[in-house]
Order: sequence, then C-alpha cells, then structure tokens
Amino acid sequence: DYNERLREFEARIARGEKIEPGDWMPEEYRRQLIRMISQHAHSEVVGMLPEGAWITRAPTLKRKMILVAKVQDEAGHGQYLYHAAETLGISREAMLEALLSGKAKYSSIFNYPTLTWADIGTIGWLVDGAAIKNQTMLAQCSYGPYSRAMVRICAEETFHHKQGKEMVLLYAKGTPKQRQMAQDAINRWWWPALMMMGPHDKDSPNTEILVRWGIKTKTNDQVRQEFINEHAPEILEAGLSIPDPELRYDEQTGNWRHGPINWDEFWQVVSGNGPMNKERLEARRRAHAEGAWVREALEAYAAKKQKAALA
Ligand code: BYC
Repeated sequence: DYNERLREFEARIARGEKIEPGDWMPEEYRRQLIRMISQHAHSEVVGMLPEGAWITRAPTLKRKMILVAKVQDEAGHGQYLYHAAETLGISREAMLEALLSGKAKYSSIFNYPTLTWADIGTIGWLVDGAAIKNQTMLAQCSYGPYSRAMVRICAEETFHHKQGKEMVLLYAKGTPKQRQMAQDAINRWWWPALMMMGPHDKDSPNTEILVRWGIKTKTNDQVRQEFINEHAPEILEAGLSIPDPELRYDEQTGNWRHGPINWDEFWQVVSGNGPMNKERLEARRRAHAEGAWVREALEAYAAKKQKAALA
C-alpha cells in the first residue's frame, strides 16, 4: 500500500540511492521536481537575454568569443533541464506554454538590466558564483537525471565564474573609469545575487519537503551564507566595496554577517513587476513566434520521411 511504498522510497533516499524515471515516487515528489527543474530550465533560457544583449558590443574579439560560448552553454543547460523534466511526464510544449503565458517562474536575477560592459563580468562572478553554490548542492539531489545534469552544468558554470572574476579583477586594477564601472556593477548586482537563493528558510514553504526527500541538500540560507563567505572577502580584497554597511566578519562563527535583504523588492520581481520582466517575456514570445517556421519545417520533414518509409 501507499505507506509501505513511501517508506521504501524514503529508505532508498536515505541509503543514497538515486530515484530514476519509471521508479515509484510520491506524486508530490514528482510535482516538486517538475516545478523546480522547469523553473531552472526557464532561468537558463531567459538568462541568455541580459548577456546576449552585449555580444555585439563586446570590447575585444577574445571577450566576444568567451561571451558567445557562455550564452551558448546556457542554451545547452536549458536543453538538458527540459529533458530532465520531461522524464517526469511533462511535455516540452506544456512547459513553454507556462513560461510564455507568464504562469511559470524563473530566476528573479534575470529581470535586472545589463547597463554596462562591467555587468557582464559581474554576472559571471556573482550570478554564476551563486548558481554554482546552489547547483553543487543540487548535484547531490536524489533524482538521477537532475543530479547528473547538475554535474555537467556545474563544470561549465565554473568556467563562466572564472571568466567573470578575471574580468572584474582586471577592471578593479584598471583606469579610474574601469574601476568605477566595476564598482557600479557590484553595487547593482550584489543584493539581487543574494536574493537568487530564495527567501529566508522561515519563509520558504518548499524547503522542508525538498530537504526531507533529498531534492535540496542544503537550505536557502545555508547556500546564501556559503556564497557570501566566498565572495565578500574576494571583492574587498580587490579594493572594491560591497553595498551593505552592516556586512562584517563574525570571528565566532567564521561567517560573514549581512544586513537585511529587501524582500519587498524580491517579491515584486518574482510576481512580474521587476525592472525587466515585461521585456524578458516579450523577447521569449518573439523568439517563439519567429521560430514557428522551424517547428513547421521539422514536422513536414518528419511526415515526409514517415511517408517514404511506408512506401
Ligand atoms: N526567483 O519555497 P522557496 C543560472 C520562488 S540559472 C524566482 O524557498 P524553493 C544562470 C519559489 O519558486 C539559476 N522565484 O522555493 C543562467 C517558490 O515559488 P513556487 C536558476 C523564486 O524551490 C544563465 C517561492 O519563491 N537556478 O544559474 O524551495 C546565466 C518560495 O520559495 C526565487 C535554479 O532555478 C528566485 N530567486 O527554493 C547565468 C535552481 N527563489 O514555485 C546563470 C533550482 C524562490 O512555490 N531551484 N522563488 O510558486 C532551486 O534551487 C530552488 O527552487 C530555489 C528556491 C533555491 C531557487
């Protein structure tokens, strides 16, 4: 019966076994994974937009090649993740429809504009830095296809993180104008990066069940703390400042303590009212409409091949 199956399912997770497509799982486990993996896939695809906007304006050929490769990686991450979600029985069309209709969530961070070239370095350093902390935790997740996708994605994110950090550190040592651009970008991206990990644990309705079933192996606040502990000292060491007057190192715990996060801003962005939400969705809708002929051509080709096979 259900309780027995649930006990066995939880015992498998406790033994560190992966749950695979086709294995028995509680409906709530399936629902939570579809929610998270599809939101994650949408984030990768929408996440191509803020950086993609700078491909034509990269300052050197080297930077342009790096940026093209990074944005292309993000499309690939979207692909793996949509496939991982499909193993749970949801269709690609249903996920895209949820994104394009504005029903589905995607990461808050991509609803902020990229105003200068220094934002591209800062996204690599801070946004990919935050993503790596979150995704290293998810690489341990109990669902096989998601866990394996995370291992590959994290390897690629590490390259994204390094190129961003290298860029910002270089500008921090550059001309006064370059230093000022790097600082301005840190000032604008620091707080949104902290919000990426989601609400505080006490305000996070999904964490309890996700941790119980090994989908998340750390809580939002734990991941946020890891991110701050790594990045705060590195930013300060580069001679840049962090826009949080309460930020300080706590000798006793070994953690960097931060000031209050503006959760009103976070919920505004999550509910569709951030600075760039409308533009991001419009861009995705336009891309979908302009890609209609590709989908039609593929269908026509498949039909032709099937007809030829039958003949
Ligand atoms: N933005 O109960 P909670 C990338 C929602 S892409 C928007 O704590 P959970 C990259 C949350 O969905 C990075 N919404 O949720 C790409 C929930 O609403 P619903 C994307 C957020 O799931 C290109 C509600 O708030 N990474 O790295 O326990 C270029 C309550 O929250 C956010 C992923 O998607 C947010 N920031 O924890 C560069 C990783 N935070 O769904 C880089 C996968 C929370 O109940 N996802 N919400 O209506 C996760 O790890 C978890 O879903 C989260 C949130 C940690 C994000």
